[in-house]
Amino acid sequence: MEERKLIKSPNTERANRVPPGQRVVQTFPVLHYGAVHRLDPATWTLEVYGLVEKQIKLSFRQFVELPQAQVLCDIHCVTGWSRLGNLWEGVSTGTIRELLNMLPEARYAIVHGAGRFSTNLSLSDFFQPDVLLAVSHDGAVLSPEHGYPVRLVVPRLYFWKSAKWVTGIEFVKEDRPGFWESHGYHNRGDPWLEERYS
Ligand SMILES: Nc1nc2c(c(=O)[nH]1)N[C@H]1C(S)=C(S)[C@@H](COP(=O)(O)O)O[C@H]1N2
Ligand SMILES: [Mo]
Repeated sequence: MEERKLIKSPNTERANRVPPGQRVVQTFPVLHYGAVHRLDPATWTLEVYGLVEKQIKLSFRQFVELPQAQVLCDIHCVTGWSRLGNLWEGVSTGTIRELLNMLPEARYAIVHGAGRFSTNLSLSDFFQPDVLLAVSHDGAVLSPEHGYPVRLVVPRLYFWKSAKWVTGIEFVKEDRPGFWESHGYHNRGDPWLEERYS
């Protein structure tokens, strides 16, 4: 079998893994605005564009041929539930960066999902070593409800930053609030600081 790097998100090493105001659940709730998107990997593409020397477009086949990594992390939804010890597999955002020449003006990543969803991250949050474009969760391919075929996982921020049904990554100079960030959620969303709403 191919070797996969396991990255342990640093928050999983805390003595107390549950941030203030959160409660642990054993289930895996489904949460998003609007309908479940049912994307076909045969036609799915990931476009990376904006402040890059040359934009790229990957098919699903090209995407899964990139080096794969595993991330172990806890997830914290702003509505109050936390799910500990999630194992994700996919492609690190750092691997995507190696395919690009980003322009020096780039400061933020806007991650786009099907149905005009987006979320904004500083480059430093986006390129943390535990940030993954995931294709599986706890050993099973993502279900459509959880973002099949590819979702973002940003372990250190509230789970709304973890866009499902990802189709694009745009690098920009000026920050631009995404969907939840422009509907009252905090611009950054650190659960340990309870950055819930703005
Ligand atoms: N495309 C898209 N991704 C999204 C959302 C959304 O509305 N659309 N909601 C976010 C929110 S608020 C949460 S809590 C998580 C929930 O992911 P899950 O359904 O896999 O638990 O997805 C995030 N990603
Ligand atoms: Mo959420």
